[in-house]
Parts: sequence; structure tokens; C-alpha cells
Amino acid sequence: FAMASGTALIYDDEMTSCKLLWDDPECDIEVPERLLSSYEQLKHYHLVERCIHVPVREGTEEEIMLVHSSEYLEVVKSTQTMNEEELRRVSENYDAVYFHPNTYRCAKLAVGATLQLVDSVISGKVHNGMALVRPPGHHSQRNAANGFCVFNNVAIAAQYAKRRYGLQRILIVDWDVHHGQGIQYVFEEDPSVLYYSWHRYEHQQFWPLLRESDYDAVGQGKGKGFNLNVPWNKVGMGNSDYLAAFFHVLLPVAFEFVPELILVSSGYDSGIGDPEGQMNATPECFAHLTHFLMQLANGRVCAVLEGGYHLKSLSESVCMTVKTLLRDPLPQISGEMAPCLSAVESIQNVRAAHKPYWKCLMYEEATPLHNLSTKSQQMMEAELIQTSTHPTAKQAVGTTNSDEAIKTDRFLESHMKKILFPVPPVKTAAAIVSKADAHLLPISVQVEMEMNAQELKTLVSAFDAELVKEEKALLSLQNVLAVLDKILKKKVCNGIAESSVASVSTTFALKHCFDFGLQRVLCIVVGDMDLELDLDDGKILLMNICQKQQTEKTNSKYHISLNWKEDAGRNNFFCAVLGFILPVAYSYQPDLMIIVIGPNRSLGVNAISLLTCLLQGLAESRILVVIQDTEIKLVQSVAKALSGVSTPDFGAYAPASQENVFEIKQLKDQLQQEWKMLRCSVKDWI
Ligand code: X5A
Ligand code: ZN
Repeated sequence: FAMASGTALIYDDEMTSCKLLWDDPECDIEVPERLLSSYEQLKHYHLVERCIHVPVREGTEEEIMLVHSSEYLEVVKSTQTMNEEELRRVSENYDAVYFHPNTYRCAKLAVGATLQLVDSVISGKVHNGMALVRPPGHHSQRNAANGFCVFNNVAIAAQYAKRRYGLQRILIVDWDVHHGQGIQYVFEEDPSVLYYSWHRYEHQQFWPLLRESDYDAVGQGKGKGFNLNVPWNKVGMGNSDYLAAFFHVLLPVAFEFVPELILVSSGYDSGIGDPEGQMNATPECFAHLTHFLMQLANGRVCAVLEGGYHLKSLSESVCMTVKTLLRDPLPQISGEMAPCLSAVESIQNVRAAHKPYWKCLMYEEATPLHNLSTKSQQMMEAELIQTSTHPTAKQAVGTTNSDEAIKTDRFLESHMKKILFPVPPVKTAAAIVSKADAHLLPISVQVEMEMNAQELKTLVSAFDAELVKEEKALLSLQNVLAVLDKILKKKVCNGIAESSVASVSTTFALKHCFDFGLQRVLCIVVGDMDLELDLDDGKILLMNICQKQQTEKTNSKYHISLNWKEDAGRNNFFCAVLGFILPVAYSYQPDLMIIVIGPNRSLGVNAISLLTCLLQGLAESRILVVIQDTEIKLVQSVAKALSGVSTPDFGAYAPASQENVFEIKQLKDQLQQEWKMLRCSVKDWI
């Protein structure tokens, strides 16, 4: 079974042919340049030529009527031949909408482009893709245009995928800064479509000013639990707030939901510099969000443009999304990794509201926070200023909007130069014991042959003169070193090495890393293994997922043990990885990761591979996996994960055991002062 490969890009400049013809300060940000500058920037980064171009088509009336009424369709159709006066009058019937004689044509192309993308992905012609469309869709409703949206492209696509392909579970992720109330209304009672949206809300003071955008709108009837709203009650949310919402809300639920297809309502008004959103997420944040979604639904991700009104921010973020869909390694995410109080409050509220519907939240304390006293809120705010600062909170007052926009332009110009890096031609290297097994690895993996014996001896003797005499250890080190060296010199991104003496090899590898000048190495040990390491200076963060209870050792900032019984591993995996390991790893911001797979593992092959996949957002994807025993199935699966040829399949979801959930909860409480991305409840703030 070969996985589909390739990324579709759908764009047609005909969709730039509609625009606002009169003065309207609310609508004048939705301009054709949004598409033009995004596409230009994609060309600039040579991303267009790496994608598979899929042509647009018009959505048919039948397809549009999967979501909209025929009466409404007729209204939109009638605008084609209207003069400006008539167009104005129709527009006034709706909230924040303008019509142009070409609007109907563009809106049909936007629907068709979205459906072309879904067809390409589901048929296996491509693996994933993005459609750059105008007008956007997520606010439009059965009988109404709304918020620049005419036809609900993504909602139509979900209905279409259900009808045409019989899909049973579709996830819609709406990372636009506005609530896609149009999508919520269509699927409120439908358990086959899980709708997730975060949005600027400010206690209902922000457009579209709806009560039903709050966290307690969980869906209705059979659809209860399948509508997830994360309302942001403050502006200035940034990378860490968005990631926290993914770790603590979307991802656990999504992994439990097991979607067959992911549609992204991909609006970038949630990005830095946007005049509507007033948020602070930098473009690489969208790379990380995209990367996490790619671990679900077999990687079948369809991103469809919604909002995004700061042209530079929009186009850089579009590029980061497409680059990630193409499976380039991700830039390190910038900024202090600590969600702000208001974000954590929203996250806690959604988690509490959804506790009845999701196993991953079943041990959650059911404490929504709506009646927090102003006093304690103020106290917590004071604390917030000490612990986490958001750029907008610090922004100078008295600057005009256009000053701000230009400032963001300049910031992004230098920021992108800082974070983008050349991608090594080969992603994954492997050094395996039995070279005869090389053909079992993905063809894109570069198999390492023997290292120069003298070079090796010199390296090893500098570390431990005794070791040079031990033939077996030497051979084992050779594998690890050959791969590590390639990673450090950026000839490959990541790699895998079999080693019969993993603990010695790992100690040696770490020493080598620091000699090379690395500052922080995240070391995850799966299985029972003793590593003699000095863990005081923070240059190593050691996490051990082991079966044997570690006597004496208590968990500390840089040494964390998760004790799991043999059979508990799989069920606890998501709870631990999403709620604990990833947040700690993102808080630590390593330069390199070493995953060591030892004996007596409490994680299976799929779990180890998925862990490897999920960690690839960190350290520019620099991961060394050291595998102690020669188990070709494991090596094969990890090699696939590292090189990105497939995402591991997990099958049915089982809830974590109460015992293990509590262990992780306790660890969270103990360590969230140090590793702030762990925060998903405000109780320790008070
Ligand atoms: C698609 C989108 C925003 C409408 C804002 C109206 N619409 N104030 O971002
Ligand atoms: Zn928007």
C-alpha cells in the first residue's frame, strides 16, 4: 500500500476579479491583492513549482444547494447583472457583505476549487493541498451571505465528502480569527462533522457578537460534543496560546474522534499584524498547526483560505502552511512558550464543557470559570504580567493603524530571514546492523555505510580511552555517530541508528553534541535504561517512559519519569504525549532530540512512531533515534515516521487508566511552573 504523495495547489486569478466598488470601511480589507500577494510569495519561495497544480472549476447548483437554499442561490445569481446601485441594495440586506457583478462567478469558483481539492485528496491523486480562494466561506449560511462570505466553501465540501465518498468522520479546523458561525449552524446536530474554531470573542463584544460563539455551545441533539469553540477574550494571543489550545483541546479530541478527512478553514487574520484579529501568532505558528493536523486522517489535509487581511502576514503564513504540507522541516517556533492567563481560562472552560462527551477529558474537573470575581481576576492579571508578556500588551499607544502595518511588514521581513533555513537534500539517514535489511527501509532514506575506522577511534578515545578496546561497543557507537554527525552538520535532518549498547552510545552522543556547541538536548528514553548523566545544568532534559519504578529518584525539572505498566502504554499514550510530553518539549525548545528505545518498553511500535512524528516540529526536525535491539519492524516504522512517508495508524481509541491520568496530572501540577505549556487550568494562578 503506497501512500499518496504530493501537495495540490489550487489557484486561479479569475478569483481576483471581484472587489468592493463603493466606500465601506468594514469591507474594504477584503481585496483581490490578498490572493495575488499570497501566490506571488509562494512563487518567490519556489513552492508553486513543487506543488501539483489542480485546475479550478465552478461548483454546480446542486453542490451549492448541499448547504444553501435555492432562494438564496437565486439571489446571488441575480447580482451578476446588477448595476452598482442595485448591488449596494442587496449587500445591505446582509451583515458585512459586498457584491460585485463577478461575485457569483468567483463564489462558484471558490466552491469548485474546494471540491477539486477534496476530490484530489480523497482519490489519492495527492496527499494534501491548499486552495487559495475568494470570496471566503465560513460565515455564510443557508439563506444568507455574511462577513465577506457568499457560499460556505468548507461546509459544502464536508457535505460533499459525506455524500460522494461516504465519509463518516470529518474534522473541520477553523483557525481563522472569526467564529465560523455558518459552519457551526450547518453541523450543530451532526456527529459526523467535528467543528473546531477559536476566535476573538472578548466576552461577546467582538463581531459577529454571538452568544453561540462561546465555549458552552457544544453542539445539539446527536451532535453534542462535536462543536468545539475556544473563545479568546483578549487580543494579543500568540504562538504559545494557539499551541496550548491544540495540545489541550483540539488534538486530544481529534485523536479520539479519528477523522477520515481534515478540512481547514484556513484564515490568517489570526496572525500577527492583522487589523481584524489583533493577535500575535507569527507565520511559523501555522507551520506547527499544519504539522499536527498532518498526523491525523492519514495526512489527508485540505486547507481552504478564509480571512487574512495584512498582506505580508497573510502571504508568509500561507507559505508556511504550503511548505509544511510539502513536508519540509519546520522552523523553530519563536517567542516565550507560555500561554497567557486569559487563554488558559478559555482552554479550561472548553475542557470542562466537553468533559461529558470525550474520554480524553473524563477525569477533568468540571469547573467552568464564568463567575470568577473581578478581584481574583485582577490578582491573576498582575501575576500574568510577571509570567507572560504579549507584544500587543506592550505596544506603544498613539500609533496609527498604517504605522502598525508597516512595522509588522518590517518585522516579518527580518523575522522570516531569521527562521527559514536551507533544507538538506536528504531528510533521513539510517545506520542499521544488518545491511541486508536496507531494502526494507523507505527508498528516500539514506543508508549509512561504515565510518572511517581511524576517525571513529579518535573520536571515541577522546571520550573514553577504555572503550576503544571493546569491539562490540565500538561498532555500536559507530552507527550512532555516523548518523549524529550527519545531523549536526545538517547534511540530513534526522536519522535512526541501531546500537547494541544504547546507553553508552547515548551518553557518548550527548557528549558529542555539547562538544559541537548545542545548548539544549531533549532526551526521551522509552524502556528501562540507566543513563549516567549530569542533569543539573539544563543542557539535557531527560524524560523516561519506563516500567520499573525508579526508586529514590523523584521527578525534577530536568529529569522526568513516567512509570507505566506494560499493558497501560497504548491507552495512556495520547494523554501523556499531547498533555505532557509535547508541552514540556515545546517549553524547553531543544536544539536536538534523541529518542532512545531500550528494553522493556511500555510503548508499541505505532506509539513510538507517532511520538517521533509529533516531535518533528521541534529543533528543526533534528531527531536521532537510537534503537537498542535489532527489530526491523520497529526500525522500519520509525524510518517511515522520520522520512514522512506515512503516518502511523492507531485504530480505535481506548481511554487512559485513571491511575495513569492522575500520575500525569500530578506531574503537571508539579512542573507547570517550570514548563509553562503544561498549563490548562488556572487554579494555580489564584
Ligand atoms: C472571512 C472573514 C470577517 C468579516 C469581518 C466583518 N470575515 N467585520 O474573515
Ligand atoms: Zn476572519
